[in-house]
This record gives sequence, C-alpha cells and structure tokens, in this order.
Amino acid sequence: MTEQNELEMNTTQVDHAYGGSEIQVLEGLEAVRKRPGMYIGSTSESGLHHLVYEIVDNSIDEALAGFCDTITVSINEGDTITVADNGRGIPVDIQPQTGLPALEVVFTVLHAGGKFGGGGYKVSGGLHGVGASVVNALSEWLEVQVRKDGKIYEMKFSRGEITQPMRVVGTADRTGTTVTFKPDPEMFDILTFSYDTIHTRMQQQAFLNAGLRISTFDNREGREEADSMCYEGGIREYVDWLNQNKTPIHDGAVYMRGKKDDSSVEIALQYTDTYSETIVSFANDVRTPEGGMHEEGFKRALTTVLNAYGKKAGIIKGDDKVSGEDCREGLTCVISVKLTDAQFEGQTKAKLGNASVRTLTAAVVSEKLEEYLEENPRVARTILDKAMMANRAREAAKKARESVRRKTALGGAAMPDKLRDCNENNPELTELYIVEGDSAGGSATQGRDSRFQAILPLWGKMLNVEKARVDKVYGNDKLQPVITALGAGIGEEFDVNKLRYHKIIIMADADVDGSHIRTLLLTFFFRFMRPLIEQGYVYSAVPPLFKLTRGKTTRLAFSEPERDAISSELRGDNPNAKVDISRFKGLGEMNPHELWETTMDPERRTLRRIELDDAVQADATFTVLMGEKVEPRKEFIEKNAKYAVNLDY
Ligand code: TSJ
Repeated sequence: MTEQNELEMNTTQVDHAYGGSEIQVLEGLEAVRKRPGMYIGSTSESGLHHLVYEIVDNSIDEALAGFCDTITVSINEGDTITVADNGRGIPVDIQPQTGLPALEVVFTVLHAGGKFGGGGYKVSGGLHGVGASVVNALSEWLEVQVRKDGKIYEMKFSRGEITQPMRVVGTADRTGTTVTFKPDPEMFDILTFSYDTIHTRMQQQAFLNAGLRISTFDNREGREEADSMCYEGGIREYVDWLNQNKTPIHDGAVYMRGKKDDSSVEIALQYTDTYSETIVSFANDVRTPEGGMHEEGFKRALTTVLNAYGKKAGIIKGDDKVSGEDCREGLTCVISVKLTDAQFEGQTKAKLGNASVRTLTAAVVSEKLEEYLEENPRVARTILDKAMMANRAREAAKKARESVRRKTALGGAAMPDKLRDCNENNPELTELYIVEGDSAGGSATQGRDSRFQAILPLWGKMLNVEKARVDKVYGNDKLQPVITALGAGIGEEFDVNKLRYHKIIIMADADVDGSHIRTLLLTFFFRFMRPLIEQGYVYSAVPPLFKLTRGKTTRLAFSEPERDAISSELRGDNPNAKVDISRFKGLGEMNPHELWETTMDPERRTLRRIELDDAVQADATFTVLMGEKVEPRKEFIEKNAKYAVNLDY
C-alpha cells in the first residue's frame, strides 16, 4: 500500500513538478540511498539479489508483452551482473513531459517504469518493471546498452548520477536491452552473489512464463556454471519437476486457467502416492509462501468439486463426505495469479489479500476441474479413491487417538515401559534422549543426570514414515512410545504447549544404522510434529569418534582432522612420544561415565540443532531420502553433501 502511495506521489512529481529538473531527480534517488531497505527489503544477501530480480522483471514484462523470448543473466568476475534480453529495447526518444530521453527517465526517476512508450507495460498490467532507478541508485556504476532502429545507444551512471549521457556507440542488426551493474559496496553488507539463488529464481520465472528462455551464467573464475531453461509446458512442467522424485498416480498434470477483467489464474496439479501436500503459489510471479486468497479459493473449490463428483459417480455414498485435507493428500499444485493491484499482506508480505482473486480462483476450479473429471473418469476415480482412503485413515486415526486418550485417562500418566523419566517436571528444564539400541540406552540411563535427563531407547528397524499414514503411525509400536513420551500429540492435534521436554536429543551412532534411525525420526517429526523442528526443539547428539591418550592426558576428537591435530599437539616437540589413539565404534561401547562426559554433560557435550527453515526443501529432501526411488536418492546425496551431512553424517 505504501508503494501505491509512493507511486502516486511520484507520478505527480513526474507530470507536474519535475519538468526536467535534475535536482528533483537526484532527490528521488537520494531517498533510495538513505533508506535502501524501504525499496529492496534489506541490504544483506537478499537485498543484493533483489537488485537482479528488479532488472530481470523489466525483461519479463517485455516477454509478457510478446516482444522478447530470451533473457540471459550473468554473474561476472568481480560480482557484477549483466542482464540482457532480445526485446524491442527501452525507448530512447525524447519524452514530451520531461524533455529527456525515455531511457534516462527509466534510470533516474523513481518508479518511472511504464510511464512511457506504448502498450508494453499495459499488457502486463504494469506487474513489475519499476525498479531500474532503484538499482541504479544502489550501484557503484551501471551501464545500459539499447539496440534499436539499427543503432546501439549507450548510457552510464554512478550511484544514480549520469556519468555518460545517452549516445550512439555503434550499429545493431538486432534489438534488445543489456544492463550491467556493480552493487555499491557503500550500500551492501554482502557483495557476493549466489549462483544457486539466482538460478533457482530464474528457473521459477521460466516455469511461470511458458516458452520464455532464461539462461544463467556464472563467469567468475573457479566456479563457472551455465544453465538454460525454457518450459513450453509452463507450470505443468513445474508440477512435473516438483514431483520428479515422487510417484504420480495419474499421467500428466491437470491444467486449468481462466480470467476476469484484469485478473487471470492458472493452476496445474497432480496427485502422487505420498501423503503430503505441496501447494506452491504466486501472485504476479512473486511467491506467496503463506498463501492467501488464491489458495483459499482453490482449496474451497477443490473440496466442493471432488465431493460433488464423488456423490454423482457413486464413489461417495449417503451422507459421507471427504474433507479438504482428504482432498489434498498427495497433492502437488502450482497456482499462479496475475492481477493489477496485488495486495500483499502478513508480517512478511507473503500472503495475497485480494478477495476478488478467491472468487475468481474458485470459479475457475469449479468449472474446469469438473469438466476435467467428466472427461477423464479413470483419473477421477483414482483421485476420489485416494481421498476416500485418506478419509478412512483419518477416521481410524481419530479412533486410535481416542482410545489412547481413554487409556491415559484411566491409568493416569501411562508412560511407555521403556522410558526412563527424569524427576523434574518443568519441560523447560528437561531433556529427552532418544537413543538407538538397548545397550546404549542402558549406558545412557546409568550415565545421565536423572534430575532432568530422560532416556527413551528405540530398537530395531522402524516404520518408514514416508509410506505411513496417521493411523499407522499411531498404531506403530516403535513410534507410539515417542508420541506418548513427548505428550503433545501428532498431526492436526499436535500442541507444542503440551510438550514434556523442550530438548529432544536424538543420540545415534555415526554409522549407517544410526543415520537410518536419525532420518526416520526426523521424517516422522517433520511430517507429524513439524512445529517441533520449526521451533528448534530437536537436536542431534554429537558423540566423539576418537580417544587420544598420552600418559595421563586424555583428549577426544569428533573428526579425523581433529584427531590428527590433537595427536600432533599431544606429541608436542617430541616426535617419539607415544600417543594412543582408539576409535569409538559406537555409543554402545562407551561406558556410562564416558557417555556422560563426552555426549551428555551439558557443560562438555556438543549438540547440533536440527533446523528446517525451508519446509518445502525439507519435504523434497525427505522424499528423496525415504522414497522408493533409489537413483534420485543416490544422486541427491552426491549433490547435496550439505543436507546429507545434516541427516547422514
Ligand atoms: F529497465 C531496465 F533497465 F531495468 C531494463 C529494461 C533492463 C533490461 C535488462 C531490460 C529492459 C527492457 C525494457 N527490456 N525491454 C524493454 N522494453 C521497453 O522498455 C519498451 C520498449 C518498447 C516500447 C514501445 O511501446 O515501443 C515500450 C516499452 C516499455
């Protein structure tokens, strides 16, 4: 909304007060340099990358207007950025209002985008393309070349000020715009671009703009990379991509679209055999992680249409119905809406607030999905069966929960037999060690400080929760004790306030079995107690790998490099000194005292907090690691050493 007001203010400025005055221009850009956060969010890494997106948005608008099909984005040596397109080229003719070349106005007047030329920005509804002057103001230098009318026009700036007025520097046999800039070190805390970040964003834009080719290059020495992305299928291919490691239950994504007045909506969806829900939504090509009206409209209509079809086709009988959640089990969906006056709400402006979009989205889904189901009865049957299964599973889960509750009510605090609880009752002070294997469990029980440390041993192979539904989890004899010990329920009923321990520490060996159990537990927490991970209650104990002894001195090492460093340290200047190095084979091998000293004593232990700030990424991670497809798993572990380390170290 602030942006709206600013836009109006500046419009006034351009049309009336400005009148070609350089002073006014500088005042505008000075505001950007005074409060950069107001314009690009922050001056940290995200703000830095925002500069790139602001420029690229202009090329995407040109593509939306139908005049450009190729965009390249390059990170150059020295962390400068070049964005180039094959559009019509920014207009260079003199604007009647200002008496200046349109090109100059684009880069020197705040929010000048779309104020010149013909329909270009109108077609796209002026969705983006207003940030060029902001980027210019925050760049140590910026150069633009426009190929148009057989000529190359060039103009240069420094921190928003013109250092070279527009001039012709050559002849051109094509059209297009190229901008190169260097973010101002005076303005940014971080100046190094992440190829990954830019690539991810550009791939997203390529999915959202079907047929548009976006190429990315990292030309910095030692990290050369290049990708070229073009998706004729648009968001349909986005869904394919999101599902690449899952098993779809029907061929091809269902695609729907519609528009009303200045707004349009596009949806692609496909069901997989998983039990999770992935909805990725956008408004004007901007991700809306917290959803909003477009997601609400979609969900509402999906539930209504599936129930109506199910009844009509005799799959849902009598008074039965499937819930919204039932309808979204295993669903992967991309929603993209475009509108002229997008209202972004919520703390992080991550939620679409325009109520009219809810109506439009619901209308499109009601009409198009019903049509699709009528025309594809076999797919319809598959989807409805899946929703019915989900419904039955949820009913069973409810019964299981009620029976657990009854038991608890009758028998007081019916804690698992295996749990060795602590004396303290205040969850803020207590810790639960979930320990792999009975023998390590025994050592931990003897070695712990029983005032505040509880031990729960787990043993044997656990249920692969990727393939499990809520009811199975409740009935599972390995996970049931975890649920009961934590005391906070699972799924929709999970309540962090009921948690019995505020530190949940997974203690497993650094071997394959250990990593298996760790991965399973994390998947289970992620799927059924997500706030536990989001709010940072889950930790991984880090046991030492080596014990080094010289004479009376004993030291521990957590890695091989550390072992070597300590070894030479213990030797000191004496190359003949005998340092005894033994390897801990597993937790079970440590005696209770050793386990306490190395892994459990809050004064001396190392804990690794499990963090999952990006739930979507994590969802994919778990799917790959736990799913039935072996090849993607191998590939993933090789490619993502980072995550593999977190999960599988
Ligand atoms: F603005 C900018 F500098 F950030 C920028 C703009 C950067 C880059 C890399 C590209 C562009 C850009 C702008 N590419 N294409 C255009 N197109 C126009 O500005 C344009 C061209 C012709 C007409 C017309 O009506 O003839 C209208 C417009 C808006």
